[in-house]
Parts: sequence; structure tokens; C-alpha cells
Amino acid sequence: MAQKTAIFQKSAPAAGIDPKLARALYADMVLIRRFEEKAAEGYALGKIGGFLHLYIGEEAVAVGATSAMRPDDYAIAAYREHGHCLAKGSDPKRVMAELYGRIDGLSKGKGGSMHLFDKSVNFLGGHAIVGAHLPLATGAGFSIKYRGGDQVVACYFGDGAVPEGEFHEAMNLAALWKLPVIFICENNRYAMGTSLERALAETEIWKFGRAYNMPSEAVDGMDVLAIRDVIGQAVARARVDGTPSLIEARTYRFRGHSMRDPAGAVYRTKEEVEREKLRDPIALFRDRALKAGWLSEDDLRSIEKDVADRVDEAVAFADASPEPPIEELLTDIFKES
Ligand SMILES: Cc1ncc(C[n+]2csc(CCOP(=O)(O)OP(=O)(O)O)c2C)c(N)n1
Ligand SMILES: [Mg+2]
Repeated sequence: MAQKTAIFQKSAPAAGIDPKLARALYADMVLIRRFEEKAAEGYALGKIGGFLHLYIGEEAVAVGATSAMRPDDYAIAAYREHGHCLAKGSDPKRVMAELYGRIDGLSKGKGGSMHLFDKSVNFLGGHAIVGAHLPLATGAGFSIKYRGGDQVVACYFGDGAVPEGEFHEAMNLAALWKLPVIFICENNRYAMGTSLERALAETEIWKFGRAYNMPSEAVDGMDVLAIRDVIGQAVARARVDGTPSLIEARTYRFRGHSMRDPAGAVYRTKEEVEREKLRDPIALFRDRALKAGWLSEDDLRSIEKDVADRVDEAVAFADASPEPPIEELLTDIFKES
């Protein structure tokens, strides 16, 4: 079984990248970045309440992985999930309306930032309890196998889930029963303010795949093409015979853990943050696409303008959407019929 690490590869293979794909990858990453910046503004203005965890800096992971999958494949994520939901193809207007707690939101405004769900794009949520969605991903994999389908499940989670029992239980069963789940650990080196070294006896997270006899590797989480490549191989394995994989995407969040910790300055140095920002995944791909001739400066400008318009439209839509009426309190809850 493949047990290797791809983290040291210089840059991802460019085979099969054409202007159309480059445009989509760039547009999706910029959409997530602008969306998140507007969400931060909405939070500061008091339009968004509760928790808000931004994905800024980590965009390449969701975008690269989603680009290697089919629209009917599933994705499931933790609470930092706006990016995964948007990458999957959810309407930014409805995602923003959910953050605003409005009736036109994906969860009718009753879930908020951490509870986005969208059946229309096979996005299985936003889950606030660390590690709790990993067994759900395994269950979704079981359901695919039981129904005889060839879809796969992308399960995104943070390094903070790795020391938890659910990570190990979910990986063990997925390997034992050959369930088509791709466990994608977004290793941003911190779980809130706790660094990896303070939480894990083994900090090379990809190595945990060995214990469960599944292919596993680490990948540069700032390189959208490297992620696309590694996830593409995992998807191919999963489609053939249900082989699951563990992929450790090494990334970094440029903002704090949540809007209550805006800069994350207490537990990491300014120098560290500035150094990591030099590897901004959007800037890296922008340079690569220009050099390779996949996109021109004009293309980039027009994509950015387009995205900015879509995000403005999403904010206006969210602002205009009403709050859920009081009767909604009693809908979408489990009850005996
Ligand atoms: C079971 C559980 N324990 C504790 C918490 C509190 N908590 C919320 S986020 C978080 C850190 C998780 O970090 P990580 O998984 O690395 O994800 P990241 O925020 O870095 O994306 C913790 C401990 C929780 N939500 N659930
Ligand atoms: Mg983390």
C-alpha cells in the first residue's frame, strides 16, 4: 500500500491544466476569500451573530480537492466550512443569508455559520463538535457501498480532531469495510490556541493512516494543484474498490481561530504569521497561472471583478432577507408523528 509523503515536491504537476480549469480554480479561491472578508465585515457590523470561523489562507484545500471530484460526490466538514460549501457549488447568496440568520439561508437561518447544509450539492454539513463528523463520513461511505454506487466522500477536519477517539474509530471502520472516504486533515498547526506539538504524540499526521492500513500522504496545502493531484489519486482508488485514504494538507490560517480571536496573536508570533502569508495560496496560483500562460492579467482582473460583484450581491440578498418567523421554531425538529 502507498505510504509516502509528497510534501517535499517542488510544485505540482501541470498536466491537464488548461485556461478553463485555471480560471475555475482561481475564481473559486477568490470567491471564498472575498466572501470571508465580507463575512468578517458583517460580523463587525453586528449583522452576523454567534460564532464565525474564517477559512482565509486555507482556500486551496477545499478548491483543489473539490476540483478532483464529481458534483455527485459528497463533502462533509467541521465548523470552518464556508469554503467547502462554496467550493461544492452552493449559492453564495444563500450561504451569506445563513450567516446572517435569515430565512433564505441554506438552513433557513436557524443554523448559522457552523451549520451549513446543502442537499442540492451533496454537502453534508457543517459540524461544530470537533471530530463528530468523521463517523458520519464513514456512515455516508457505508451508504454508498450499500447502495452499490461509485461516489466518494470528502471528509475535511482539523488537526484538533486527530487526538480524538472518533478519528480512530472512523478510520478503522472505513479501512476494514473498504468505504470510499477520503479523510482530509487540514493541518493548520493549531487547535484554537493549542499547537500541534502540545497535542499530538506523532505530529506527522499522515502517518496515522499506517495504523489503519490505508494509503496516506502529506501534501502542500498551499498549492492548489498539488492538492488536486493527490486527491485525484485518492478518488481514483476509492472509486475502484472503496479504498479510503488519509491526506494531510499542510496549511495555515491567516486569521485567528474565530472572530473572538481575530489575529491569533497570543499563541503565535507575528513573524510566523507574516512568513506564512508569503505562501498565500491565491498569490502562488496567480503567479503560476500567469507564468504558464493559462491566464492573463486581464483574465485575472475580470475574474476578480466578477467575484466581487457576486459577493456584493450575496450581501445585499442576505440583508434583504427576513428573519425566520416565530413558527419556524417548531419546524425541522425531530418529533414522533
Ligand atoms: C468535542 C469538542 N471539544 C472541544 C470543542 C471546542 N473547540 C472548538 S474548535 C476547537 C479546536 C479545533 O481545532 P482544529 O480541529 O485544528 O480545527 P481548526 O479550527 O484549526 O480549523 C475546539 C477545541 C469542540 N467544539 N468540540
Ligand atoms: Mg487546526
